[in-house]
Amino acid sequence: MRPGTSVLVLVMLFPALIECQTCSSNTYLQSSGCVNCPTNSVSAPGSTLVTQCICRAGYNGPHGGPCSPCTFVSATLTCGGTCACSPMTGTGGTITDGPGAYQYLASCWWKITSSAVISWRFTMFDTEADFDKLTIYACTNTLCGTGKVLLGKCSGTSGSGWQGEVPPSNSIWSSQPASGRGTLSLEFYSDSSMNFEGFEGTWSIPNEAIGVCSSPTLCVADSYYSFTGTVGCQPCSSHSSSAAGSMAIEACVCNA
Ligand SMILES: [Ca+2]
Repeated sequence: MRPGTSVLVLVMLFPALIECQTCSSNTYLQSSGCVNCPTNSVSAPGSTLVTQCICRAGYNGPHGGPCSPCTFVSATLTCGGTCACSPMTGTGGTITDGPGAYQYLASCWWKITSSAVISWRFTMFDTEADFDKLTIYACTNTLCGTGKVLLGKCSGTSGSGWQGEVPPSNSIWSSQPASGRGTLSLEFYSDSSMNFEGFEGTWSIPNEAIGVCSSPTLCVADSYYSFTGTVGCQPCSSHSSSAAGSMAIEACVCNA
């Protein structure tokens, strides 16, 4: 038998062995065989190129790696004083003096700190004009002691037309983090008579700051990453939903 004949026979008898070696998921085919995708990347079964390894949800980088963790910006809320409040870390929330009329001689403060711009929008405002005030500051540091810029002193009632120095209900107030972190500060004081409903508003940081990760595998909610057919984020079928970052169609679960 001439050299090479045995290989030829093998190819003829078992073509699948040689022509169709299929690598399992999260690996890809090289001349040496199936090798693992770079760290924190995944691939579909049958991948033959390192560029078919894509960063898994929560990681970001070129196809084929390297993949580094997504960075997510959040804000930290601290608060204190006579109003009920809950410190938190997140990307948005509601601040209010509390349910019902505010107390006499209320003295409350909230500070929201982030490296992103923080926006504040009133949803309700009702205080005794000129006597019970909410003051908003933007600061370039966490403590809001120095570098403090007065954005507005608000008092009055939105329902009967804004009075005093109350802003329009749709105005947006923003911190301006010059470098590093910025703080939006709210202070509320009332005097010893005439307590009204108070105030409520929402704060948030912008979406682009929340997820600066452009990982192709970070699919939005109600979609999943498809490795077959049209590769990429695909919507769940109607009447089903999934969590953001889902990596398989099985993550789409029928709605209740
Ligand atoms: Ca009052």
